[in-house]
Amino acid sequence: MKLFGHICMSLHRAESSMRWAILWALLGLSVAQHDPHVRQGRTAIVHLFEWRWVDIADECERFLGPNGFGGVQISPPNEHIVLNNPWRPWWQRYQPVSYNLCSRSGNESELSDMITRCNNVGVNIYVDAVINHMCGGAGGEGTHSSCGTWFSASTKNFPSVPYSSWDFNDHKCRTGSGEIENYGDAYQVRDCRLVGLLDLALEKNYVRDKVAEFMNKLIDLGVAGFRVDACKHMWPGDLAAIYGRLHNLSNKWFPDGSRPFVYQEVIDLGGESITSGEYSHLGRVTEFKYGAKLGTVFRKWQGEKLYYTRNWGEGWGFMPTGNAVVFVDNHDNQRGHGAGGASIITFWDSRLYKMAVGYMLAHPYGVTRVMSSFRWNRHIVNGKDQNDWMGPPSHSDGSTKPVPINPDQTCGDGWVCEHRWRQIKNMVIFRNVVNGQPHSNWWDNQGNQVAFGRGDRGFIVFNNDDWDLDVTLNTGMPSGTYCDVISGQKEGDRCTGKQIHVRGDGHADFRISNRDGDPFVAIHAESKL
Ligand code: QV4
Ligand code: CA
Repeated sequence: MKLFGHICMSLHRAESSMRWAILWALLGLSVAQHDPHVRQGRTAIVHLFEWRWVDIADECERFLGPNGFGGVQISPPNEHIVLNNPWRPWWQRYQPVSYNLCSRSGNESELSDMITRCNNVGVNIYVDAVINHMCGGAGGEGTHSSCGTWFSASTKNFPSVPYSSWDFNDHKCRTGSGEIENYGDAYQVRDCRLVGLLDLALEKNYVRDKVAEFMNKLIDLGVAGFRVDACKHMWPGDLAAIYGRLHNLSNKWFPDGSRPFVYQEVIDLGGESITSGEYSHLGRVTEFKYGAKLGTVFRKWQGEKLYYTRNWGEGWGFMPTGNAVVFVDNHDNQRGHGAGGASIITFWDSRLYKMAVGYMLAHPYGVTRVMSSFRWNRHIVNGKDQNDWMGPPSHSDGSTKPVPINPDQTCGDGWVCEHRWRQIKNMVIFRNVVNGQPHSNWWDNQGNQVAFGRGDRGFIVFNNDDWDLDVTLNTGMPSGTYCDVISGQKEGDRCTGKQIHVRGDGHADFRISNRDGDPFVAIHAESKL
């Protein structure tokens, strides 16, 4: 361990990830995993942002299991600060005060029960792990925490871990404010405070052990992996040391020797000193270029046209597909936090959103994550949402409301439940049905009408032009009558929406009015009558 520690330290400041990749190859250590360990041919992850554990458990059993979702990304499960100004913002959960498993979403037994119930119906749990920092430096001291634990931000004292001021980076940071001031300087991006958040000294074995202890407790409860928050702000060598400390997944639900799935939040739109490539040998990385570009294409901004996406994926400068986790929007950029800008499409633009999410789920690139949001009282002044801080639907005491399910299968009380929208739910199933099939049979009109297949298992057609689409296309699929899973779905022996008749030569006629509520059509092997 001494040699290992020394190697880590000396490479700690390594600029290029190449040395790391060689080191790991030499040491033959696989510290982390690019495999989400999804079960039974499932593929997509849904982020049930701010949901309570009891509601997630119910949703796994009543909806996510039966509809083939691969897993759920849950909000940070550990104890966090509780803030009054602004009042109970969603982002208080990104300010840890301990690793006690109690938060706005529930307590440890509710968490454990949810993980078990979701695993038992084939739905994995991925934890949003906030390990770069604790709460903001101005977080005060007292018991204003989700489980009443005392802490002091001003003296950097978190007795419940415990962490003391020795466990933070302030002595390393060389900026005047102690905060990150210049994203061109990799040293301050990693060793200074991100928006004032107390930055943990992750080169210390003591801190690495405490972080790993927190993550291993979750692994032993049955989680399948982690979305690691703010990875840009941690040295790859430190992350490697932490991931190397992680247990294998519980063999109650996963094969022996399964390594935790790791997907690392690194916002890299280019132009900064730090790149996502520095992390991709440790696990997957969030590809933020994906949603930013897809939004620009579907909004037809900057002269983008849908037919340019013929080489979508690495052809657009994205990272290799085996390293990527992709999404149309996330909890930050759907409300102007983080990166992606105005091009990001969200549930607020529902017609475009369904097309963009449909495109993402139909295309083979990356591991896909579907956002599931809550509605808030958006109030945009000079392009900035004054209410971007608003937390989930809550009672007057600040506790999060349950998720009511309406008779029409939508959610009530301000929960948007995009993952339950027929078009999105059916495209999650589409992705499962075509899993492993190549991108094939591309067609376009040199404008914003395109179509492509997935081998002989699926085919999708988009009309994002301002005129009708009326064309005969080679679907590559066996002859038969298929239900369009966008305008409806197959129910018993009938289609509730459009029917597509594929002829013996695999060709079919497609007519999509640009005035359609959802101007796209999708068919797959399991929507065939
Ligand atoms: C403010 C000032 C500071 C000052 C501080 C004093 O900005 O200069 O020092 O007060 O305490 C909230 C407030 C922020 C406040 C901070 C307290 O918004 O104004 O600082 O708390 O220190 C979320 C929110 C942030 C929020 C944070 C902590 O987005 O607004 O900050 O939680 O509550 C970069 C990163 C990327 C990051 C992205 C948002 O590279 O990793 O910014 N994304 C992840 C999460 C994101 C989360 C964090 C990281 C931090 O996805 O949700 O930030 O955990 O691109
Ligand atoms: Ca840091």
